[in-house]
Amino acid sequence: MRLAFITSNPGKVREARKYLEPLGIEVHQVKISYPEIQADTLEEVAEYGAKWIAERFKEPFFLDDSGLFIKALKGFPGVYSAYVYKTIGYQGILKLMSGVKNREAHFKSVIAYWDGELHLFTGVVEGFITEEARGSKGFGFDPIFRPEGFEKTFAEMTTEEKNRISHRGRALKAFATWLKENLK
Ligand code: ITT
Ligand code: NA
Repeated sequence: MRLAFITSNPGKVREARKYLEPLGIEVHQVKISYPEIQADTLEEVAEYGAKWIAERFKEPFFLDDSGLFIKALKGFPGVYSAYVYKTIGYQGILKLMSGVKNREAHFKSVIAYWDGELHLFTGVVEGFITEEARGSKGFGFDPIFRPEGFEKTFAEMTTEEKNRISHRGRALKAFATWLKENLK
């Protein structure tokens, strides 16, 4: 089967393809920019976006809303991650974190799949904000995030390695499991 992935982010598309194509799910990127409301949770952002797109795009599709939540910053940038990345970037986050001892953070992904109804799949990965940026693979905040139990940052991992443990990999796994059971 072929599924539309509504996103502007080629890094997300690369990860979704690596995960879903071996399962026989072809992913094609569709760029429709949709409103991202100010809300407290990624789930609310994803739900609003999916319903907005559903009024305009008449095939099944999915989207992914993600964020980096830093404990010492009370969850910032969280639902504002895209804006923060565009403005101060990961270097700005490293500055905000300079001298901060507690480096704990997590990434979360919410995948919203729309097939006439809304289905949400989430994934989380715990880890740490590094002292400096490392690696050139991946995208976004990957150079400054080291998952718990690993030495490498996400930007030092291949797509397959990152998918095995990442927030998005986990959300994709839940999504793929659901698709297998619900599509005949
Ligand atoms: P969409 O078009 O899919 O919305 P986006 O890049 O705006 O693409 P989000 O709204 O989900 O994505 O914003 C999340 C921000 O966090 C954005 O700046 C991403 O680059 C970053 N991000 C998301 N997933 C990430 C990951 O796996 N690794 C590193 N950074 C990530
Ligand atoms: Na977005």
